[in-house]
Amino acid sequence: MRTTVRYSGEGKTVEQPANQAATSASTPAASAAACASDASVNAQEVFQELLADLRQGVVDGDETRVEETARRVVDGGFDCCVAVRQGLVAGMAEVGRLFAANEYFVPEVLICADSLYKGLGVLSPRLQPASHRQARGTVVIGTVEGDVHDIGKNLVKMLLEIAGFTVYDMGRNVSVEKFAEEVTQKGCDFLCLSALMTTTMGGIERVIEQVRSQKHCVKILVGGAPITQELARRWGADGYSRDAFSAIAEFPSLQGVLITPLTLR
Ligand code: B12
Repeated sequence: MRTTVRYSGEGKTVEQPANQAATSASTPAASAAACASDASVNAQEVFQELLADLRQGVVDGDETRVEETARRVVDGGFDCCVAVRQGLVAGMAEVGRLFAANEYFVPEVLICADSLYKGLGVLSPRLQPASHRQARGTVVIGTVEGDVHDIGKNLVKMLLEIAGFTVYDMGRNVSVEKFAEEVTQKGCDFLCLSALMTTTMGGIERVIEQVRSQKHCVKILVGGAPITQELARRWGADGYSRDAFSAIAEFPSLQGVLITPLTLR
């Protein structure tokens, strides 16, 4: 039920919703502040709905819905970083749950992944680093041998590029020898290794052994769903991150020379 109350300010009589009057002082300035705060609550609600739409769009594998919703996120001036994390990636996590529960199979999962990429296509150009774009170093990245999962690796790659790194993507199912060769050839500063299966994650350890035996001073960062901080330490990696976004936060401490912090807005 909508009730209104009357109040007087600067000689005018204005109608105001009762809920605003209850929370604010009876001046035009206070009223304006209350309206602004209502607008921000409303914007938050809209954003939450868009996030839910992104998640559901990915789960439904609905490219059109994801793309359109992503555009609304951009047009509305909402935080694209949050939209990727709490919309697209959260949707993919739900897809993972459905896959594990045998409700989704490989074809469905691939369709969902396509819709995630559609959303990324719209949102990623808006993910600007907070600091000035500058050459920060070179990275070789790939998913280890026997493993075709590359969605997470691609997210890490995308965020690193946005943050100003030059990234050489070796793709997926990459052998120990190919990684070692590429590190030598590119003389890169960082090597990022991804594995999504318990059956393939040992490949990360083997790549680290091989690269270390060649005395490269490359910093190695590892990740992927089955990897833990403890495994990363045991294998001799320099860094580990649970997700692509915290990987970006991990880089300054790895590099030790970054002047401006690597945060994305
Ligand atoms: C998508 C998917 C697929 C797709 C892959 C498409 C593609 N191009 O990647 C397809 C359908 C092809 C597939 C195939 C298979 N899959 Co699959 N798949 C998945 C699923 C549902 C989602 C993975 C994903 O993309 N998540 C979304 C991304 C954003 O998250 P992410 O990959 O974890 O990445 C984040 C972090 O881990 C981190 N990260 C990742 N890499 C890196 C690297 C670095 C350096 C850093 C810092 C961080 C980092 O940052 C990322 C972003 O935040 C998972 C379930 C799950 N819950 O993970 C199963 C899953 C990984 N698959 C599984 C299996 C078993 C298979 C198959 C064997 C199934 C089959 N019977 O054929 C095959 C394997 C094929 C092969 N040889 O690799 C199992 C693995 C079980 C295990 N042993 O560990 C899982 C866990 C499903 C399950 N519960 O059974 N799969």
